[in-house]
Amino acid sequence: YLSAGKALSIVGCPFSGGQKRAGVDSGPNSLVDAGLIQQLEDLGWNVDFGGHQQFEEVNKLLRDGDPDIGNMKNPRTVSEVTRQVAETVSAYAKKGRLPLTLGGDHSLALGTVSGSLRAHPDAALIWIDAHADINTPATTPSGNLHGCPVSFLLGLPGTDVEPFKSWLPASPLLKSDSLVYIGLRDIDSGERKILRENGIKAFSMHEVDKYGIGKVVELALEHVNKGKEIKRPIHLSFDVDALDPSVAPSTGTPVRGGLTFREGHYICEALYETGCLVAMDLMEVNPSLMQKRDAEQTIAIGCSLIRSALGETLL
Ligand code: B3U
Ligand code: MN
Ligand code: MN
Repeated sequence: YLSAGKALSIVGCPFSGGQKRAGVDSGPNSLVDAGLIQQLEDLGWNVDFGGHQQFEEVNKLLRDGDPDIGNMKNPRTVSEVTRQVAETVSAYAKKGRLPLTLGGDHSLALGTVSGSLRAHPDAALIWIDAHADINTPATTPSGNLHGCPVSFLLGLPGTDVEPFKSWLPASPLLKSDSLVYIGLRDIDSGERKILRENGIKAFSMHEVDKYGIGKVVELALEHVNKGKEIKRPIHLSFDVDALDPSVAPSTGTPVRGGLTFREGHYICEALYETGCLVAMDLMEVNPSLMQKRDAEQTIAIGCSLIRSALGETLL
């Protein structure tokens, strides 16, 4: 899927408008400052990074105000940012480069996954998260759009709303059997209903405990490949809050009982091993939360998850 060998483009997305806590917009810069680019070059990747995304529209909207639409908070801002991110990601992916998106909050994945699917229409989505992020504008209890990107990608009832409607395709981008979750442990009742009614495959922490991470990843890959050869392109969207807060403390909505350091890294290693990874997101690193030491730990783990997905630990 990736032409020209190991080529990747970093899409730094300093954006926090999909949720309430400031600071997640400094995630991308912190990851780059920690030496991520050099680390990836040391793994043999040709890394292209021309600076972080500039969200001009955001400043304008924030100045003029971005009133709620229904339950949705900052709807115009999130829509404009994700529209732009989709353009950027699809342009890199179409050139055969692997877009590595650094968040920023997880609403950005509406853009990254849309972009991936334009270049790789058959791609499957593997979503690693404590949360399902599948609320619709009707079910969201918080109005925070980082809790909603998956519902838009699936085109669920209630997502056919402005401003997103103006740029998202009318037919669903992703089918519900092309998505798998790992790490879930904080799901809203509306989300539970959506997961059940759409038969969406989800490996919660309960399944991780029961089967072990090795089996869970194997089942996840089998699911999206319908039991056949593992060959579909994969978009990996990794929310750092999937990890236990003792491992990755600096994130906006920590939930205890999460993935261990090794479980998180195992997922990334196993996806690299498939040779099918076409895009990765590393989201919700918020260095302004907790102590400086916690932030440094979370940033370091963000970098090492990325390295694992890009081949570091394969002998
Ligand atoms: N499901 C809740 C909480 C939440 C979702 N994603 C995060 N938190 N990070 C919501 O607001 O939709
Ligand atoms: Mn998330
Ligand atoms: Mn989450």
